Amino acid sequence: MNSANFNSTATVNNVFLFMLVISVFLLVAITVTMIYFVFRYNRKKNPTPKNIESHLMLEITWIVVPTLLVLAMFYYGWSGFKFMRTVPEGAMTVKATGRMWSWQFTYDNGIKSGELNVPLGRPVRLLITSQDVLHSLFIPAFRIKEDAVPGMETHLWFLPDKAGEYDLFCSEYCGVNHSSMVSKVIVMTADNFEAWYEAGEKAEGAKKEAPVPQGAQLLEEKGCLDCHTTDGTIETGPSFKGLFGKKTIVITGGKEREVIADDMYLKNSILHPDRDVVKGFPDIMPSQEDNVSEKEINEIITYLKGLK
Ligand SMILES: [Cu+2]
Repeated sequence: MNSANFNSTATVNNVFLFMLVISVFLLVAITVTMIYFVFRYNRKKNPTPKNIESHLMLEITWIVVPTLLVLAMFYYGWSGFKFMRTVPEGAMTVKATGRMWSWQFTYDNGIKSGELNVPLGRPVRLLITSQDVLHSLFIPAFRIKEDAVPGMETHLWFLPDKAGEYDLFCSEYCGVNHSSMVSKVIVMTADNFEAWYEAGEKAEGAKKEAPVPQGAQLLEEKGCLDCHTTDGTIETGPSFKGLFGKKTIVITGGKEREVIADDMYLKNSILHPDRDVVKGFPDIMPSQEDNVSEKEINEIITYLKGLK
């Protein structure tokens, strides 16, 4: 099995087909034999039961044949597994981070994207982790799936050998909006990918020259907008619209109290969301301490102040 002309899709399909064929054959063979025996050894035809002593050849057969079949399944599965765990040389590395409730893909040149853009024909290695709880990255079209574990890096690789858009899911239940943790793998020609990659790099460079990205962009990048809106619509969390300076009822240590949503309150809500939970909303937001810097928080708050 060589990575140049073989990929995870073919590997998994072959093993699956192999096991399916054996299973269907056994199902049919056993069912037919059972039905035949019901008639052949029927009580009317055999009024006196016979005591059947051992039949060595038959016993050897039913031990050896299934053992060989299961060993073949194991061998096939194991070699496929090994193939899928061994990243080929020259693979492009992309970091994949799961968070409640979106995926973020980071490329070597600093580009961040909510969708996984990859060039056609070049193996891709994904280094997977999570910012909060257990997630699992699943790309059905390429038959690959791997857990995203906080504080740990797992990996996967696949060969995007057909251009197009494919679904990318989270396949580990991770909270209320788990079902919306859907993204896409976009496989494009090498030229198109190059253009996208360079355009992203330029944009990234421009961002670096500006001191800190603007608040609006940060909200998108950090995943805040997965749960909060800027237009007043209520989703998983309160909307940001008109939030700054608003009187808000929060639950602090089990007791209700009224606060004014000022700088301090907003900062606290980003860093320690579980301390003051807005009444009527579940206490599910993870701390963003490792996700945003002091400067970024200030940018975000400046932006929120303008959201009347
Ligand atoms: Cu998830």
